Amino acid sequence: MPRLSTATLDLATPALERLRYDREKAGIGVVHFGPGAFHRAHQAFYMDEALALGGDWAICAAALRSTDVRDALTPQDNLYILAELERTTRYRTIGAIKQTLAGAGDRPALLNRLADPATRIVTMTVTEKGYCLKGDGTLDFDHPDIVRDVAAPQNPVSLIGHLVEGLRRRFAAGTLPFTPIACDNLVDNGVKLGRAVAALAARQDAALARWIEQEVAFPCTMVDSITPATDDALRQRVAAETGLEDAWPIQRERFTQWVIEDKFCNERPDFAAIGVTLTQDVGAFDRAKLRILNGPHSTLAYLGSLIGHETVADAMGDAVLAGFLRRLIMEDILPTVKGAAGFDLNRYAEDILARFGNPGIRHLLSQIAWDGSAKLPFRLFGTVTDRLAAGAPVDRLALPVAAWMHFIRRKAQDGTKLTDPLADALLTAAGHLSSDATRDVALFLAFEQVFPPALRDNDVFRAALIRAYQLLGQGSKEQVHHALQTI
Ligand code: CS2
Repeated sequence: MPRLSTATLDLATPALERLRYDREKAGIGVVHFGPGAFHRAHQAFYMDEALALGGDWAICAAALRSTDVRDALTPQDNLYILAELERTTRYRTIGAIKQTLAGAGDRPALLNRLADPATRIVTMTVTEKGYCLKGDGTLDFDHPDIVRDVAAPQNPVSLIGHLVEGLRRRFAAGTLPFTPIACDNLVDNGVKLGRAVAALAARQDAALARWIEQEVAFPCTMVDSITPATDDALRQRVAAETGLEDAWPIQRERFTQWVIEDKFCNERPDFAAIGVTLTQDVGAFDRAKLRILNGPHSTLAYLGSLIGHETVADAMGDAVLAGFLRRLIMEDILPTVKGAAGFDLNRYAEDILARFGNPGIRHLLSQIAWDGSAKLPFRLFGTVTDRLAAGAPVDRLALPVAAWMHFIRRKAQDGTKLTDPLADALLTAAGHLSSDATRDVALFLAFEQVFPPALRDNDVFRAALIRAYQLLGQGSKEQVHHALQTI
């Protein structure tokens, strides 16, 4: 079977939707950091739509460490197939990525791209941990990569370091800055990014830091599309349906949403024409999404994993767990969310529950369970804090947090890999767990990178965590179901 490439594209079956623009003529105007599945399902899809309207909005996709994406896509001229999974699957050719760079070897080429005046937008999906932030959202100057970039700023290793060096070269050359656009699930992502970039710049050049603060726009965004990791089943389906072999196709639900704060410091595509929402109030969108989608996602990941479910759809097929999730969303989370004007939060929540139950999507709970120490603060702790401030109960909200603790305990017991930036420390702590709920909860609450003092020292939240942890017992299916029906 021919492999997907520019030369073989015309051999594909009619099932594969072709490019709607002359890719050869499309110049690179975007650099993206973190070309994982979500980028290729979301921003690259939108840039493909932008290219169909004209303009040089092709992407140079850069991975700071892994060479996997570059090695997979280069033989395919950086083409890949996007499968939109609903009742029927739609197969689309995505050609927006025209260059893939990876690792230290490609750093000079990447820095040249960042300095190139043709680069007007820099997007990033590096996951929460990729920003090297502390629990309070500021740059962590003790992070090894940041320590390294302070010492050698013109040969950076971190995302923040690359942005600073790219902007420094533009500042020195009198070139307009690019607009850095954070596309990760952080609250106020653009604000945090801008502060981190200016803080690192200030370590080398106060004038550069001032220029960044005055001239560079860091719009906040909200991004949404459920994008399960690629598996061999998808590769086989794509080959069978399109007649072409794609080493790394991408799958996602049909639903996508991109909300960007309408502030840019350089040219941009006609985002509104390709379905992007431009607004001054991203906060209403990103808090709603983080609290009503991502918090419940993590809830399903930890409680569902303890029960033994494999996917989100499996977990939603568990009436006891699905019933708990509905109560959590409707009674504990929605009261803390203020939607944008005219935004029907109940409808939004119902749509998310329906999306979770999509039988066409095999979204692994184990994937969502990654990086809990970096995700939970954005997804659940803001809601807990608001409920405590309102004097409202937090017992149901405490259950997924306690389940995360049991999830780590089980990883330590089983000796299986825990994917988390704090994995070593969490597993070490888990080795000292005693099944005394008060002691065990205190061990986890001691992680200052995860639990802010206001929560760590809150007696109501601590008591709710202890009760939830106790109710989960040893985390058996029966005990988890009992807890779900009791709390
Ligand atoms: C998921 C998110 O893996 C996870 O943590 O909760 O990737 C989720 O699928 C996206 O935010 C949906 O837009």
